[in-house]
Amino acid sequence: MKSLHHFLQDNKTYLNTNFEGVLHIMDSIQKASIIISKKVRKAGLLNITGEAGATNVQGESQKKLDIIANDIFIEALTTSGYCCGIASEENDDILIIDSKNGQYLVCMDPLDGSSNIDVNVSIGTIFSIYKKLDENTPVTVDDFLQKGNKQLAAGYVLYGSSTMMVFTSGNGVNGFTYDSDKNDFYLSNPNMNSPKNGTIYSLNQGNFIEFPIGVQNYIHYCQEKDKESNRPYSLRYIGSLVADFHRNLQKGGIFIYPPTAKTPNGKLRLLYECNPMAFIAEQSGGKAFTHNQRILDIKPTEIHQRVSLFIGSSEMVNKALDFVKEY
Ligand code: AHM
Ligand code: MG
Repeated sequence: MKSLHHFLQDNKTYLNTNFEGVLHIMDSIQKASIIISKKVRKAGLLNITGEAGATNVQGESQKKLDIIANDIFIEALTTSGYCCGIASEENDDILIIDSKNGQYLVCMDPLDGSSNIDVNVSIGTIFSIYKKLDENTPVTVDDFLQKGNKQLAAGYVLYGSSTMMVFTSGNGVNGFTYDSDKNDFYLSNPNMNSPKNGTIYSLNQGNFIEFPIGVQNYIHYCQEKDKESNRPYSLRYIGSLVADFHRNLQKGGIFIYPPTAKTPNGKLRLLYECNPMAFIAEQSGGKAFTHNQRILDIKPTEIHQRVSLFIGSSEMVNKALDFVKEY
């Protein structure tokens, strides 16, 4: 069985000069996610469920576990020696880390799927790694505003019925399952490929009335009867992006978080949620777009920027975008 660390070592040539930095940062991310996984598994016994009593910069209430996970990641990355800055969904501003070998930046959503934390439903961590723009100048917010196509690596950890890390460094997508006896992640899902088509659509259909007409019409399309295309499709929505994406990646499907009247730019964040997932989607043969633009080509204008998201099996995303274009 190959551990994630050993797997990364085999990718040495591929990652080239960034190999050492990415390896060290990934070791820290693994360490942190193992601690979080253990806490999540015992959350009800540790008095760490429920509201923390604070709100983040986006006005969303923070759960105790959101804050704990954020602190654990920051601590692990700060001591990695290779990370010079962090942008987290849970922090108003970027964190600058003073480290000797620090050339790498991490964008992260330490615990995604907040509404599921307290009810024992799958949640996740999402992260991506970039290199800072100039080796010789101090980190600024501009370093974090790179397009998603500049990501060196990205991944997510799913705290589901098992804990899994799915990872890409631009050379395909591989999945690793956490073995609690050995306290490490091992390669369990090599070369993950997104099916081109599927029969699952995932979105918060309760917001139907708030969706643009094109999205409403795509939903009607998903619900129509048509033998050839296996419609009607199944609606599956957990409300944790990591879990919904992970299921669709394996079974074939589309996840949509469209603009709504309440959230005209969508709800999900470009840096912490959409870019890493888009990198993984594309590397597995899938597709990730806003209603009209490839996610990885967007030039961010601010760290907490939100965008709409159509992601998953390439043919399903194409079909949904046809509807959005048409109406
Ligand atoms: P969070 O980062 O506050 O947890 O919000 C992101 C989550 C995603 O995991 C999920 O896809 C989405 O919010 C669900 O939103 P909604 O409850 O509006 O359907
Ligand atoms: Mg989140």
